[in-house]
Amino acid sequence: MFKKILIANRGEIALRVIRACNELGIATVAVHSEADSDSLHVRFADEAICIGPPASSGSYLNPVRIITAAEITGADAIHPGYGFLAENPDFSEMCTSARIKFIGPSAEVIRQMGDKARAKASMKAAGVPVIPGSEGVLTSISHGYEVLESSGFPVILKAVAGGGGRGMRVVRSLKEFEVNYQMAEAEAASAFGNPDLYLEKYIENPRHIEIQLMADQHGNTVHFGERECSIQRRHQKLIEEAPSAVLTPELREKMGQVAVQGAANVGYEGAGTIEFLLDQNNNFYFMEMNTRIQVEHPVTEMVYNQDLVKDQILVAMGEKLRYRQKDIVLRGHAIECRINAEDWEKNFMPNPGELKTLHLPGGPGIRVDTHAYQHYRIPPFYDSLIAKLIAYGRDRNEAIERMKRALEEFIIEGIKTTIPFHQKLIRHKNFIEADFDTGFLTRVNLLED
Ligand code: MV4
Repeated sequence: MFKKILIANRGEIALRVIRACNELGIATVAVHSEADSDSLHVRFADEAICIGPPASSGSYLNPVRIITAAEITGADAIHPGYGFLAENPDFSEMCTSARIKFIGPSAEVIRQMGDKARAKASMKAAGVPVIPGSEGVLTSISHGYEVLESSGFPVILKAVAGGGGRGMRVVRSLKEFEVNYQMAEAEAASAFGNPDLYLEKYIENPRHIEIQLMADQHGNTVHFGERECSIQRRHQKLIEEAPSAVLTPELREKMGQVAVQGAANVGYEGAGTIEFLLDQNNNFYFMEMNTRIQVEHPVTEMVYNQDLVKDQILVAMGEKLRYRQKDIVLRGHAIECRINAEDWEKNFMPNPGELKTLHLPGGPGIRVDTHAYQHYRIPPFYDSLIAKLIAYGRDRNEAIERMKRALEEFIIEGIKTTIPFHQKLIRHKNFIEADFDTGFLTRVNLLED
């Protein structure tokens, strides 16, 4: 059993983990940078240690400082949250060497899923549908031309070390291929320190559908259905919902089953997510696996009435899952709006600063996951997430109506936020009709509509 967990993160997710620990009777250690001394995770944890300067590289991204803090405080385990070191296999290995449990899958699985070509190959081997293309890394331009003979156009070049939309290039004709290949290779080398690329058929305007998984150390793996994450801007999700309005129970079951099979086959442990692309004919294909708890996990928690962070901790302690797939029942609908400190009318420019007024919405079906409080100053050094506003309803329509009401109640003065953007978006005809895909926000202009 864990007696004490160190949370290697900040912001709302650090609070979320502290809440789960409190309910489990586990003591908590917060780590923080010099810029976060006034943060709620510092106040709510049982102990707090300052680990370095505001820049993440010297604090939240510094493995030695974090592990030293865990050793000094006698923490049994480290919860990495999302971002920062959450998917860093070397950090996970360092935890293991220091006899501290990293709350997540093994370093080997993190490494395997971090290499996008290896991840794809292992999923294919497990029977998960993958997008046709080069089997593994492209060894040369001529290898690329060979693959193109059977794939046709358009194709997409992806960096093996990329992910989350970084290091990709769409190629629509033979004459564009060589220059795109060379530029993608150079970009991958400088951005990720690894020039390796792979190629696949490009799917036009897919939906982004991801399956939530939970696996214990005893070979039990289950899924908690899907999240619809197609409303994105430059690979930043803005709205997520569960369930997706376009999945039938049969397709949900199929995608869930396939995801469980893929995760079980690699020996997955803990909370994880398999991302799929869903094409216009309802074919789905493996895209990536995220080996962490995700920002948008609350929408799944709402519709399955489950505490995923608590379960993540319990399985890390070696407990068996207390439920089987047949016990996991979808009920209702949940939508999450990410409220960011950004000026949505100026290209979503970050807009840090003091929250001179803050009033959080409430009432039936409303959940707000936030580290913000009145007069809190959003530091400029980290991501711009202020709050996750989650609306639950018996059906999608009730969730939308509650979200509209909650966005009206949500008052933030002092900085620009994405609240007005969300107010427009959830009233858009295409959103109401669930008629959107990953290209939606590049096609519509909410500034003019
Ligand atoms: C694709 C694709 C179309 N075809 N792969 C973007 C994030 C990265 N994980 C993979 N991405 C894509 N891969 C093929 N073969 C389209 C995207 C994509 C996308 C995917 C999910 C959500 C938003 C997106 C926005 C643009 C492109």
